[in-house]
Amino acid sequence: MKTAEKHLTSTELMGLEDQYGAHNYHPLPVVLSRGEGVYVWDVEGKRYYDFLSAYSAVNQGHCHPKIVNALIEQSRTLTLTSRAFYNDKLGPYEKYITEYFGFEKVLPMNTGAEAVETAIKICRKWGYEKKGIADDEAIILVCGQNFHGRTTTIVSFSSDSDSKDNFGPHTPGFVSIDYNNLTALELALAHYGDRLAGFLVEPIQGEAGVFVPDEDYLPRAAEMCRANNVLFIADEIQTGIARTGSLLRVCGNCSCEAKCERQATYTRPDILILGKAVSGGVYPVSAVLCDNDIMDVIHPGQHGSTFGGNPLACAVAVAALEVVDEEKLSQNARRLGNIFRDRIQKEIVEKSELVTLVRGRGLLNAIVINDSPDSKTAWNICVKLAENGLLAKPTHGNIIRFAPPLVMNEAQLNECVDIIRDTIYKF
Ligand code: IF1
Repeated sequence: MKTAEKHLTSTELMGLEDQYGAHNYHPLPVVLSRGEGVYVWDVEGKRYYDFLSAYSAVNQGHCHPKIVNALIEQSRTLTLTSRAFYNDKLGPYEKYITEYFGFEKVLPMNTGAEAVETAIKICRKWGYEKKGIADDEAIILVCGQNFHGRTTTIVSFSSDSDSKDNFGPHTPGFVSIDYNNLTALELALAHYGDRLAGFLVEPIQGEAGVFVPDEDYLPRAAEMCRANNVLFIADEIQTGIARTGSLLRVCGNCSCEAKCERQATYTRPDILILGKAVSGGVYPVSAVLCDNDIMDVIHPGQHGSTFGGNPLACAVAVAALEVVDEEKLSQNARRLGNIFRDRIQKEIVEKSELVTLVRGRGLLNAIVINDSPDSKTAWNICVKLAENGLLAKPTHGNIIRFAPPLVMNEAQLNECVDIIRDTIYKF
């Protein structure tokens, strides 16, 4: 009997992945078969709260009806034309997303890494053709402990040996500076000045362990870049789309009521990179946004992608972004995030030896486990959390990220904090 027809158990399904799939992940021993809103179910029917949200791709909740319906409708009509021709969904989508985020142009791509690569190419070309950097001399500043994806060029400037080792020779033209360190940025701007095309930064370093920089870091860094004619490039693939309690993390304290007027604290990047929840996790959609004076360095035939800007992606992304507005996900993430950190601080950090701190913004948070990064403690806590009906996964070693879908309500959040608290106490 073909395996696809028989109802397979979790163990059998994990065995198939082990035998036939590359071993490029080490998943928690949970096999999921259904998702709805804040919940996922495994093949044995056990229900979990999803506290990872596919790394902030399902901010709108699993299988959001409005987004799934947009996918179904469009998939019956036209899915892909390539950009050899126009299509009736791309222009309206481009107008919608550029006005939604306040930029003049968008270059549509599919995955986050492709969008980061696209931003790097635009930045370099701008450096040569607008700033006058000598050929092949352009440098882009990046931060230590960064995570921007897994292509060969992106891992070239990673500081994580697992991501980088034995994937050389590495792409030149990147200089790494300490994150959240304005002096390091100042020195690099002074030292490399005329060769610097851009500064690529995560507004909060997600994979590194949800590192939230000082409140003035991003605004001051953007000012210093502007003063040195260096493009400020914000990678909001994980922090964007309401995850951190505002539409974009660089929006600062904007709570979206006055989205179009932009709050004083808004640090407007020269290039904005989006991915993941742009589609609500229903379809790969990413985007690079900037104004005409930067985007106009790209001419026909100089960049592209078979699926970039396809009609299906456009229909799904419009629906996903409408959900963020209609369901006030930024406001919800901000409010529930405050409750989450407050309760974790009071009921766990201050009561238990096992957890040393909680940090984050909105519903992108993490706890630090009081054990070495090489220990299995964080992993074992996540295995226990799964037994207790909550899915989360450690980032680096002893840090556990907590990032539920932004559609969660207060009662569900409080139940999840109870699960986390009780699991930690019993551990
Ligand atoms: C995996 C990490 C998170 C990202 C930022 C670009 C990308 C990502 C800020 C690339 C992707 C994903 C990749 C995924 C796990 C997850 C992740 F653990 F890898 F680092 F979220 F922190 N910029 N992050 O976070 O986007 O090409 O994946 O669409 O590789 O396992 P992508």
